[in-house]
Parts: sequence; structure tokens; C-alpha cells
Amino acid sequence: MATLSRFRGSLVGAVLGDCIGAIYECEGNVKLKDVLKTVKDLETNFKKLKDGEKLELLPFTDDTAMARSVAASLVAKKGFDVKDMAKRFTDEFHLEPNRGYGGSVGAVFAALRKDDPDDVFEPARKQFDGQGSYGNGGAMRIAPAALGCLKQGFEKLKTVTVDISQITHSHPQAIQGAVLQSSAVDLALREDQSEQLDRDRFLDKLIERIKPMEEEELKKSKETVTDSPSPKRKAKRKSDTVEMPYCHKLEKMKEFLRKDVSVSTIEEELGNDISALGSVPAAVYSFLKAYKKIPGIETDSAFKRTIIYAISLGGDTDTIATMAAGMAGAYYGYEAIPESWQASCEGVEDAKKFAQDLLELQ
Ligand code: F2R
Ligand code: MG
Ligand code: MG
Repeated sequence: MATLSRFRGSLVGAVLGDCIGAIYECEGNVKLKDVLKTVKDLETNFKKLKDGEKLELLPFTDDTAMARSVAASLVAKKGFDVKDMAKRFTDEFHLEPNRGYGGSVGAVFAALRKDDPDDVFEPARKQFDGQGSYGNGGAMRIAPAALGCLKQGFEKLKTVTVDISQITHSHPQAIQGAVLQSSAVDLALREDQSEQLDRDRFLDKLIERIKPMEEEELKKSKETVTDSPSPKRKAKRKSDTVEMPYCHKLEKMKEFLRKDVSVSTIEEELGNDISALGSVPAAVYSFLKAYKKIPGIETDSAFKRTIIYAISLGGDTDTIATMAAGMAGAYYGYEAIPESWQASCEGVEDAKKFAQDLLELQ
């Protein structure tokens, strides 16, 4: 059942995953002991605060900057308005371009500002010789859409997610990744917490949503003549080259959740990079894995485990952690989020306000 606690949990969780994860973004292999020390330090510094003192905040990055625009637009327009959302993304980027945006997405914002096209999807479609970006920028910002569309159901959420993604990311895998992420937050909000989380069933529900999209894309790619631009990407790992890679990875997770699988296996099989296909599955896995105790992460808080584990996967740590924590917060609720972590991160109060406003939209 959706409550203010779960709405707040999702948006605040996503902010924390971004701010804490950003410490390690693109650092290559991350040592779990370093992540544990980072969060321990947050807690110690918070305890040491004297009355009236505040901590120096860990800054949020593009993941949160864009999620804030998604939330602000849905609230201001009382639903999805593509022009308004594209304008907010563009204005936000030009106001604070140094929030760690992806290498190519700035060109989309520049074109949206300069040309003000009637078709706001056009600049994104032109990226990468017409392939569109396969980056995870569509997925990393999408949690507020799951909150905003909760009452309206999956078909509406899917349409809205696809369009929000296509403003900057038109590659099929970027769009599917965004739908996978918004679906995972949506399902996490709906799970009954008084019952055990059935992780295989959660994965089956995700597969049910993503399979038709991958099937349709596969059909299209089989019909595509070879001299037109192919939407396929050069794959870094074998698991990205199978015919329906998201479904393949979601199925694989069932097996991984039953045993203690190493971080390097997860990196190899699910990914930890800047692409949507190489990061959204890792986020889903982090959320589900952290539901139970993880060797080496000695905390009873499953919310904390989610962020610590997601960051320990290395690679695109802010984005994997923001997406995983968006799911975890939606499931465990705001009360599960440590005060010390909240007091250490920029953007928490705004996230709480957006959660309230999005709940009032329902
Ligand atoms: N940009 C970063 N991190 C870089 C390092 C930051 C570090 N903290 C530092 O300051 O040094 N993080 C952010 O970017 C990711 C989201 O990126 P988004 O929005 O998807 O961007 P973009 O530009 O569309 O894609 C990213 C890169 O992917 C490659 N790429 C995408 N599609 C491609 C295609 N069809 N063909 C070839 N390459 C493609 C390009 O290299 C793009 O530049 C998040 O991690 C966020 O946190
Ligand atoms: Mg970022
Ligand atoms: Mg990132």
C-alpha cells in the first residue's frame, strides 16, 4: 500500500544513493571496506554534531538534478507534459552544467535550447548517428514517475516513462532500462510489507513487463535492412549479446540470489557501467540481494545494505545506488532511512516535499 512514508522513502533513498555513490563513481573496483568506512564516518560525524551545527553536505549529481525536474514537472502540470519536462531538463542543465552529466547528453540540451523544436524528441533521436543514447540517463531519473503514475497503473506508467526517456535517450535499450527501473519502483511501492518478499515472483513480474518490449524490438531488428542505422550496440560483455538481454539478466538473478555470488560475477553477468543494460539490472539485483543478510555487511538495516552493496559493485556507483535505493526506499519506507545519512546529503528536504506533492496528485 502506498503511503507518504513509502513515497518519501523512494525519493529520499534515491538522493542518498546518488550522493553517497558519487564518492566512488568511475573509481573502477571499489573495496567494500572503504564503503563501510564512508558510511561509518557519516554516522560518527553526525553523532559529534553540537546543537545548531550542520554537516558539510555530499552534493547530488545529474541523477538527482534530473529526477527533481521530473518530479517538479509532474507536480506543476498535474501530470505529464513533454514540453514542460524538456524545458526543465534544459534549464536545469544550463543552470548547473557541472553536476556530472553524461558526455553526450549536453548536446541534446544545447539543441533543445537553440532550436526549440516542435518535436522535442528530435535532438535525442539524432544522437550517435541516429542510434540514440543507450546510457542510463533515462533510468536514473525516473523514480518520481512511478510515484506520479501509481494510481493509473502500468500501461500509463510505461507510456510516461518511454516519453520522459525519449527526451534525451531514444536507444531501445535506454528506454527499456527506464521502464525496468520505473516498474521496479512501482512494484516495490505495491508490495505488501507484512508478507515475506518473494524475490522470484518480483522478478517474474518485471519479466512480464519487459518481455513484450524486448520481443517487439527483436522482431524489428530482424526486419531491419543492414544498410540503415542499427540500434544494436557494441557489447562489452557476453551477457549483453543474447537476444533478449534484460529478460536473460532478470532470469539469471534468480540463480544468483540462491547462492553467494562474487562481485566480479555480478559485474560480468549483469554489468556495472554507464549503459542502461549494464546498470539497471545491477540495481534491481542490489535491492533484492540486500533483502537478506550479506556476508561482510554487518547491519540489520536492509535499506543500508542496499546502498552499501550497490556501491560495492563499483563502476557507475552513483547511478546504480540511486536506482537501487529508489526501490528500497519505496519498499521499506522513510523510517528505514538513517537520520545521519539524510543529514549528510544535499537535496533531502526537497525530495521529501516532492514526495508529499506527488502523493497529493493521486
Ligand atoms: N557522466 C557521468 N560520469 C562521468 C564521470 C563523473 C565523475 N564523477 C567525474 O567527475 O569525473 N555520470 C552520469 O552519466 C551517466 C548518465 O549518462 P547519460 O545521461 O546516459 O549520458 P549520455 O551522454 O547520453 O551517455 C553516456 C555515454 O555513453 C556512451 N554512449 C551512449 N550511447 C551510445 C551509443 N549509441 N553509441 C556509443 N556510445 C554511446 C557515450 O560515451 C556517452 O557519452 C550516469 O552515470 C550519471 O551519473
Ligand atoms: Mg551522476
Ligand atoms: Mg553515474
